[in-house]
Amino acid sequence: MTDPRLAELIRLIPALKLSVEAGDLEHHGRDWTRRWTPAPLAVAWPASIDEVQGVVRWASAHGVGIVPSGGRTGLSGGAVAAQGELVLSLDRMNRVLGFDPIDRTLTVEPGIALEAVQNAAREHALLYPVNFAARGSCQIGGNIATNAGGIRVIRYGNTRQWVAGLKVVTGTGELLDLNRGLVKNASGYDLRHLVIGSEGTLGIVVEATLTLTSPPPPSQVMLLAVPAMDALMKVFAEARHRLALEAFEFFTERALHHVLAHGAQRPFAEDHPFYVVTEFDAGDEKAEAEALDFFEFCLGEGWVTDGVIASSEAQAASLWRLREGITESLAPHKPYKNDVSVRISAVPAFMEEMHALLSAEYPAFDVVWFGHIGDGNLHINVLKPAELDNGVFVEQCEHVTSLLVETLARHGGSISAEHGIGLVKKPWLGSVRSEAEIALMRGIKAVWDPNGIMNPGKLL
Ligand code: 2HG
Ligand code: ZN
Repeated sequence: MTDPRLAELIRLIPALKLSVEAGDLEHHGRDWTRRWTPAPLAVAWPASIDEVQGVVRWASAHGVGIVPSGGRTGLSGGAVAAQGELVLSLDRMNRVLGFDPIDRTLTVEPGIALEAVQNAAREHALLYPVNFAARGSCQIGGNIATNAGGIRVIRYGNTRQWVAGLKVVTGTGELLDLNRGLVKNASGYDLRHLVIGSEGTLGIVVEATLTLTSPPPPSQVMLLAVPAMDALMKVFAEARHRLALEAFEFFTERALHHVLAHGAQRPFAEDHPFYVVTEFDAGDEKAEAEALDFFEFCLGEGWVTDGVIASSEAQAASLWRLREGITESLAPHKPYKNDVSVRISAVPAFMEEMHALLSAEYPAFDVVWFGHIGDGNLHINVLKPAELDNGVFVEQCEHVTSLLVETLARHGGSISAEHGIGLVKKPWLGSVRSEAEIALMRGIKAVWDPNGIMNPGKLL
């Protein structure tokens, strides 16, 4: 450790695990975005709240930026360290600290994987309902910092809804114990909710108390082939009316093409323009008959042209893989990602307009649409044509984002639905938040983090 600042950090916290090895810097200096070259000062792995506080106080004194680091599965550059920051990895703080059967809460350290939280809840015959494809790698601290959404939001809401208590270390190193697991607490500003979704810019989540719920009744998974864009939301409205929905997701023929090329199993003999994966409660014969009625009704209306209901867990998993495998199947093509939302009612008009704009301006681009259409949340991935220079590609994609921003503005939508702003969407924050709002956000940040060390350059 030749850097005198790091030498002092070791002197202050002798037990702190710290590395400046090239491999660690490279690995921990970025998330799933690949646009920035990692260049952190060092990586630290504190093992306790005390150590986190010590690192933050040291960073604050030296003006060293801190990038809090969880599973780094984010897609907006929120966990990139490319400016000599210290990466503060929560990997070693990954324990379940307690379960309370009366409160039905699980208290965990931030570095625990989402899937481990889900499993811990299941051990008590309960459910932690937030769920998405990165569950095995992402960490709960990152889920909270980004208010992660995913595939069950339609029934259970975002991460925010499941956080009953938070311990947070602010940019000055102070430890806050927010809401303490209370169900009701009408004592002024709910600072817990300010931290949730703040992308590590206010403080570091060092402990979370999560609310659990009863597991749902047995469910069924159905895959539908949909012939046209305007039929998608008709199918959704009908499904929501007739079924107890747990998930309603869509993807296009282009998305299917990529997951099939990546090893998934072809669901239908023919290709179709759109697909819907939906999951709903189906605990008894009556519910199953209703599901069949729903399918036949949609078929009769011409809104769907084919369908399959999973008859085993393995088949349900393979239908879900068609949707959940999309991100991974696109990764080798260096996609430029957009994660947008509009009100559910505005989805059809927004999709039509955006599709028309993209086909007119960039007919050669492979544009892959998929996502949580039942929440009004669409993922639009633009893939780099092999022959196109990367710099030119990014420029053109930023123009695509500008087109998106204009279209979203007409519909009152958001440039980030669930992936956050990070570095990737920062230039467009002003398109979805007013000047007055951004000024308030800056003011809040200045109070929590007066030296500007918490995830500098992200979001604001
Ligand atoms: C999903 O819904 C994730 O699968 C990733 O939010 C979306 O890769 C994407 O664009
Ligand atoms: Zn998503």
